[in-house]
Amino acid sequence: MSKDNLQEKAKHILDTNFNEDKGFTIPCEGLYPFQWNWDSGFIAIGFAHYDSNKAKREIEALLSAQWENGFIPHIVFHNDSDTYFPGPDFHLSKLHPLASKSHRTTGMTQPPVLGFVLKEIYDIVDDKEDMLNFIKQNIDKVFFNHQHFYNHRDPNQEGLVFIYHNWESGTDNSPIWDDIWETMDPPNYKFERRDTTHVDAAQRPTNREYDYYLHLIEIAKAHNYDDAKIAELSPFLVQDPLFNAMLIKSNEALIELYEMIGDSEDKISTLKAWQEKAITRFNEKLYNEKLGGYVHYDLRNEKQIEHLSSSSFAPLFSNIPTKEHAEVMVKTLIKKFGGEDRYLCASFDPESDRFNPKKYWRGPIWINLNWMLYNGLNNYGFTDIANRVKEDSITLIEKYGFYEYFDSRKSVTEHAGYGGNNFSWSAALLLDLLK
Ligand code: 2M8
Repeated sequence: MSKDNLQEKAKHILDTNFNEDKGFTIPCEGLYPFQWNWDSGFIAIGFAHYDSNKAKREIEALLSAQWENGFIPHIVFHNDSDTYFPGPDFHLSKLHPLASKSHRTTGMTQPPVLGFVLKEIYDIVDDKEDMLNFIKQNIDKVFFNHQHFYNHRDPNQEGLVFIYHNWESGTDNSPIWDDIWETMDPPNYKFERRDTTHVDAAQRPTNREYDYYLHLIEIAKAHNYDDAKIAELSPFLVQDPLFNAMLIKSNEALIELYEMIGDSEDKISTLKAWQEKAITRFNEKLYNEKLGGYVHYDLRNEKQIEHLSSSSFAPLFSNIPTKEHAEVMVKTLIKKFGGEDRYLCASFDPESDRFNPKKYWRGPIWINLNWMLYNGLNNYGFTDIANRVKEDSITLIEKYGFYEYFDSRKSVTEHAGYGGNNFSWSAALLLDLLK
């Protein structure tokens, strides 16, 4: 497919998935029929390339469901749909006294991309004045959201925030969590999966995995989604390098934007203080010398979770590693993830016996992680390998279509685009890669 055709197809997908009435974009028809937090951020970047009004509406729709304490939820149920489980009646966000009064949402969040998304879309659009006005109207809401993280999700006040659910990580059934599941013994819940009616069950989490996911929510609900109680009681309490890298990148972008807006010295100095503390602690606590990359930290059991995944390289995007560590990370990336027989970048260590090339976040390639990796490698001047990540992403979409995830093995002869098709962030970020 020519570059023009790919771009037209990508725009068509985004426009089709956009809900004109409510002003937001579904990640994928049937499989994900609501507004998802970090999806929306990536989607807005795609829209910024050809329809800045939709980019703005996307962000406004997400922010319209911000809680009164600054929290921005992971799903906003603007509409009814019975094609997804668990829906609003399961999540019951109203249990939290400060939950949005206007929208039903979940009681968990997702990687905080909004800050850097505002900066990206400002850089993309032609009408800078118009976009800066939009940013002025919304930036404090994002700042408030970061403040909520540092006040409520960082019990040690060390600059790193926790997630209490694998769905907050965005990398849902990553093998990273397997050891945590071993510490839990939830009941066998009765529920009706909907995802496996849209996608081959072999490419999705197991029912037993859903028991863990639901159980974590039941614990949070039993305490009205109170962060302090969750920090005390949740068996899943993790400092995730991807999640924290997104927060740090968003802090950095907010500083740049507030400098452009002017008259924001207090907020800038608060952001700078968060940044300094966060980056220092991130490097002390999440870097793993033996593996040559960043890992997750299990805050409940006080230990690093020693596995490499695509999240291990996300800190490059946020300028967190030293130059020396960045060089080691690139060697790790090439050696473990980047053999000649593979497209970059598998979502989990292909050398691990937990690697599964077809199953959701247990191995396949995701375009959003590739987009970060591409930009991160460029940040540090590793342009050759950055271009390889970009070319591999384009090749996979050209070959298989705008799928949700892809097989990293070049040897695969059957169709190797998996999960949902016409997937919004694959389309949006392709537009950005082709710019
Ligand atoms: C996937 O997660 C949802 C739950 O949030 C699910 O499987 O039901 C993940 O890939 C997540 O990162 C993504 O935001 C969401 C929608 O694309 O789907």
